[in-house]
Amino acid sequence: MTTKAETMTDLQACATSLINAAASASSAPPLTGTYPDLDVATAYQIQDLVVADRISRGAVLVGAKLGLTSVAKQQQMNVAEPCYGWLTSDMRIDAGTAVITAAYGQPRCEPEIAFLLGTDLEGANVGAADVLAATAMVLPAVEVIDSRYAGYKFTLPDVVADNSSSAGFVLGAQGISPIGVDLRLVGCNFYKNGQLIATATGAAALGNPASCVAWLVRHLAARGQGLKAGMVVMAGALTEAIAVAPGDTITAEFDRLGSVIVSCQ
Ligand code: OOG
Ligand code: MG
Repeated sequence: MTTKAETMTDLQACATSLINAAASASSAPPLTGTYPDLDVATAYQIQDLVVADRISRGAVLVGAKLGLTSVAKQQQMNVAEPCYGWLTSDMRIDAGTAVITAAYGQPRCEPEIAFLLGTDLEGANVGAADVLAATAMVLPAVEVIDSRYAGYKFTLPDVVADNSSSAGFVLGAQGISPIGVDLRLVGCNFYKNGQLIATATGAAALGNPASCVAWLVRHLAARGQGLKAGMVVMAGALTEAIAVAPGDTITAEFDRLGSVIVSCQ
């Protein structure tokens, strides 16, 4: 038996296993259990199939997300490299709307800084300054992640194929222009049910949240892709993620950007 997912049939079978797990709020076996030599490039091809399935069901591509951009997250997940995934309209949770935890298998919340792009952004040499120039607004955000692997036990290719655990995202009601704001210094207090879980600043995400978006754009360029005006990009959790259940309230409080409060049902 092959140790790599090689044929289109293999890739589609991997994607289908993750799609079915997401649809039934259950789990799938890690792909690297079946294909120990699955590489990251192939995992992104599987991710494309997973995202295409959401779009075939009527969802629209609305943005992208970085994962594992902070030391806190890399240590929590035991994966030492960043990854990315795509956000679709069916993942958007309006501020003030409850997160329905039963829709997910093992939901966790995490505090992030989000970018709303004012212009298209693509290219192999894009840096943090280019990202800021293309950004209309930065917003406080909470991501609801949900791994399709039991216990969040995965390697980098596994999590990449799983659209980097994308499941839901909540943006603050208002954003601000990034002009004159040093995002590295934006403080974040993260609470569950009023208890302080962790604190961080923007610098926790690859030194600067804008550098995370630049990392994404350079990686997309290598695949002939880019980001479009109007897209939202989540720069990655600044702290560890926390498990949520019905009745929990999550608060991500940011200096300058404001707060996002998420009630779970
Ligand atoms: C992978 C997704 C990580 C982040 O912000 O670091 C992520 C996971 O932890 O399941 O979204
Ligand atoms: Mg995240």
